[in-house]
Amino acid sequence: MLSEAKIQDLVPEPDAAALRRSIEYHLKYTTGKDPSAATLTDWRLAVSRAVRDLVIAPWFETTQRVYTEDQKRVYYLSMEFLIGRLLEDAILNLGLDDKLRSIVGNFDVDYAALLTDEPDAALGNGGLGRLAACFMDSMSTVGLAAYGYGIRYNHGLFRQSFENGWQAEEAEDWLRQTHPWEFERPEAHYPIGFGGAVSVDGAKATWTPAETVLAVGYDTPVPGWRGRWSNTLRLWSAKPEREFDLEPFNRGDYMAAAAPSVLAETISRVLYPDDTTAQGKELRLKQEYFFTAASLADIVRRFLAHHDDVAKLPQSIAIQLNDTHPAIACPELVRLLMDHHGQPFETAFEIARGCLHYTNHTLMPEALERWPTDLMGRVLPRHMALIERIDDHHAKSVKRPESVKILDGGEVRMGDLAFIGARRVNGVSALHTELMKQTVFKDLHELHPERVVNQTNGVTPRRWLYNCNPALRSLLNDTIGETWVTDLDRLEALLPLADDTAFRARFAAAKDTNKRRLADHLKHSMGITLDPTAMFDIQIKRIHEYKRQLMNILHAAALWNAIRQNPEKNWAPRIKIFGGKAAPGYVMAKLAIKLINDIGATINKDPAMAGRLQIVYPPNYNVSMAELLIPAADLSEQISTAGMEASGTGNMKLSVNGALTVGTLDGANIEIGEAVGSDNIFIFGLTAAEVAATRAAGYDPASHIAAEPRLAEILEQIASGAFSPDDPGRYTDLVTNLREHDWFMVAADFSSYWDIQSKIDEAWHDRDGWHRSAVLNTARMGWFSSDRTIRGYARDIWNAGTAY
Ligand code: Z16
Repeated sequence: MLSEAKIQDLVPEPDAAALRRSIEYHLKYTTGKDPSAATLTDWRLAVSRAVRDLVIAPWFETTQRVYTEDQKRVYYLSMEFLIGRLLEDAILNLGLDDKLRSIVGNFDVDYAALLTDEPDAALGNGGLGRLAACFMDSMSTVGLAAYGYGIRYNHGLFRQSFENGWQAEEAEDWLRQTHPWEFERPEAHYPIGFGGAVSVDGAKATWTPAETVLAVGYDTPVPGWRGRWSNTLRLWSAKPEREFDLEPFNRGDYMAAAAPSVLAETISRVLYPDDTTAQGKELRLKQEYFFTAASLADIVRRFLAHHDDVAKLPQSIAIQLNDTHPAIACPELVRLLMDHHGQPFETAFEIARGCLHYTNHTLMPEALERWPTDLMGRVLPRHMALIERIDDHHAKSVKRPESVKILDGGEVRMGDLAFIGARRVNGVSALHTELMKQTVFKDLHELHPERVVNQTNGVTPRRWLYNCNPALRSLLNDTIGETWVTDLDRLEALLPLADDTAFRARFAAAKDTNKRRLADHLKHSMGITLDPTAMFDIQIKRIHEYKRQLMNILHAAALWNAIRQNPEKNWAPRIKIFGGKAAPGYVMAKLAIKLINDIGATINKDPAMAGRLQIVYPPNYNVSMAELLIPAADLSEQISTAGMEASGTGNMKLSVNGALTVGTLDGANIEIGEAVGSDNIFIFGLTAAEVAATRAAGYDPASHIAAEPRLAEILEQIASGAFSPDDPGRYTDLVTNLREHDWFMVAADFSSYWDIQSKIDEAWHDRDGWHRSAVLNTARMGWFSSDRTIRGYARDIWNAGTAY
């Protein structure tokens, strides 16, 4: 076994000459290009290979060490990994930034352009997928033996553009170019069956699938900080079982011989673009089973390579299910244990439950997956039978079986299956976990009170502070050293400096640098001009009614009216920046985008708004854009209807980068408020309990609108087509919905939102006070590192060790 010091030695700090030679080598021998003919992408691939080479040794070393020490392995199963670009992350992790900048410059290649040439790996929709990516980073940094398992989608999340202010979607195509970070593992392949029939012979069941596709693994090393530990992300791609069929070929039917299996071609083709809504499509169920079954086959194979008793699985492994998407893992593992390893049902179920843990990410009913039993029975007949058995078995073991059935109204409720099949079930913020116990899982929680635990989300400080915010990174390093990168609580050393005028000025200067960087970018990409001295008021997240982008744009319109009425008032100059995609089938969300763009166009062309109010909505918000926007934010909009945002993670990224939050008492906003202090956050609106009570009492938006003339006026303007003269009726339904239903309580919270925004204007004019609060936000956000979250899972859920 190699010592830790030895592992670090294996990441040679290559001298510049060796790095340069390695890049030249890869350009020539891996990419097959001469420097004189090389494109920017060729150079980028060569640099990526040279950097990748440096993480191979620690990667092998980690694998070896975990194996020889027989460490408990953690498997993170996630339908989504929203990774973003990898090259710059790897370079900064290994501390090679300065060296590479100069080497690449000497080749006469633009270093910044080379880094941004990489397409984002967008294998996720939003928070859930990005959380998985942050967890991968943290699991390597804290030295936990972990594997991520997911799907290698050929097409990630669609590209968004605006046509006339409407969202248009285009297929994303990240694999058109060589993806230099992965290794194909043709030897790690598993046949995955679908459909067919089950024959039963006594206690023994045999499933004969009608169709089989191959799952082929692609591995990406995930180096932790300074490359001292490196785990693996294994993504599965579907391939036909036979590329070519000789039988029809011999008959002379050449087309049929080459016809690939339709299922194999489609299963890993595209990411479902829905965030927090379950689509209920057959292909989606097949995707879920495909990656879950391949991962479990791989996990059991690895276990049996050096153990012989499957009953000991729970001591050796822990599996985390990221939402219910891989919840089929429970019957699948039971199936493997029964049908392949001869265990009786009850033993198999207890072993499986000993390994499985489930994270819930939402309480919204439309997001909870349910599959019709006939669909489940047709696609996965053996699993359908096992689900019934699990349901009966569980029902027999409890007092009030009728309230906790997995099978309900001809559907399989995947949340209940995941809960019943798991050792631990966790929520992602303190409030969310409480609400889980009181609502969706009330009955199950009462039956199994030890099962539900909380693990408040976190974000990786490497990507979301060190890498995306070089200006603040240097200031922090100069002031408190670099230990904060792996121990984010060290940011507390900044606390006394919040009152230090010189430090505050430097902190403000870093923010200014980031705002100018963003302004430059938007100048180039959109041709618009932003005044970097204005307040950058930012809302970036998926477009969803519960997130209430609508309330934000209504506030902008009300502000427009108010400024026109009283232009000489001391308004804080504001630039409201929006970013986010709507699910392509989500009509209301797409209409909200159009409304933001319509109101934006009206405001932006009004000369009276110059220097006072501007609306900016750059299209195609993604991880890379987040890396530009977050460090430039002054104000972070976290304004969901209380009780609906499970946690939020953008809220954490913005606050740790020194943005002040305007937010409701929802998700992790509550814990952020407790951390940064009530003087350094702007909280408004109904609480989750008040939302529930208001709803129970029969909510009437009309009375709130009548009591708030600002809101009444803008709704009147919108309804009469003031922002849509080309189609005055465009927003009739939207306004009617707000006036008569308003499920997300925009009207109930509007006055409170307006008032807090006025306070924010006042606070903005006190520049010292604002910067002091900004420093305190950064200083007190250390707890929201995903390193802390992962240590929490390792300790409370996985019972697994960490090397660092
Ligand atoms: C998702 O991104 C989330 C929940 C969900 O059910 C499905 C998807 Cl794709 C989000 C939550 O909305 C958000 O509050 C939370 O911070 C995030 O998951 C990570 O837990």
